[in-house]
Amino acid sequence: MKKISIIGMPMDLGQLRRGVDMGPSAIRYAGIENRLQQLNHQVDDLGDIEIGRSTEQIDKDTGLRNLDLIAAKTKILADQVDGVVEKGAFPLVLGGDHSIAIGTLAGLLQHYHNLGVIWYDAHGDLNTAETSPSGNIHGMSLAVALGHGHPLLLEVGGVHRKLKPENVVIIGARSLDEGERDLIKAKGIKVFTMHEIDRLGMPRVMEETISYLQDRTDGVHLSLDLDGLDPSDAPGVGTPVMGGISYRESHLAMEILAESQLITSAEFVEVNPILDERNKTADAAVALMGSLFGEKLL
Ligand code: Z70
Ligand code: MN
Ligand code: MN
Ligand code: MN
Repeated sequence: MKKISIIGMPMDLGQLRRGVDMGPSAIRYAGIENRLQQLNHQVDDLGDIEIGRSTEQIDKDTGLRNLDLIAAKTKILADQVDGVVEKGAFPLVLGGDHSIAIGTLAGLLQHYHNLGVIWYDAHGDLNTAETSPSGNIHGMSLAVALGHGHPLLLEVGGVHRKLKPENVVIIGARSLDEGERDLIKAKGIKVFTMHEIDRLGMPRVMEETISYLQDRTDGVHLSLDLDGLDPSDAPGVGTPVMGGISYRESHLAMEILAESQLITSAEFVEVNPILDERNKTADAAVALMGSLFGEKLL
């Protein structure tokens, strides 16, 4: 039995497709609370962090979109995640676009000295203002956690401890910008691209991920971007990329993680019900959360 605290983060400011702010509602509608209760977990839904509305603001020095608001709102998330960890519960954050990870990770880094991160995503989210092709902050959140990015984002949560590059594993990458490739190489970040997933198979990818992280970390966060999955299985995402991880492989990945008992926090991001087909992507997210929290057929 785990104590799980659900935090909704309905923020769509990190990219250009509206609708991802409805992700937490879609995931709740797909039955997350009941699904976890069926597994005998104690679930506490803390509701949504209030985001509000504003017109897009582009930082004139850097071209970053909605910088001030994202910094302010992710700080609130960081504090909430901090509070959940403090009381010994498992933070389960529902996005929102992937810029929310700036807040989640800032909160976690206040507690874990050697936080591990599994970044399950088609993308690296390793851009900075200098390398970003878009100015979209959802493509920068992992870089920020590693200590690369705009000072306003680096200061979120007031944390000075940053994620260590050797504690990160990216799974599912198939769309990386040039600056992201450079950062991966410079920092030696471990990446299982689609090439490795196809070559090794998901069981071996997960076994290698687990053995890589388990000795060097004191907690492991799963940051799962639904666009890591193939668009045929998860069509409701803002940036679909063909040739992704299947629903079945993803289930297996979650089941292997559940067995490892390695994961201490998680977030599921980029569910956009406006772009979805009958809540298929939110249903997939909830099914994966079921497996992550121990669901088995027999
Ligand atoms: C691109 C950028 C991205 C998520 C798309 C895309 C980034 N590399 N991240 N979808 N979650 O604009 O930086
Ligand atoms: Mn604390
Ligand atoms: Mn992402
Ligand atoms: Mn992505």
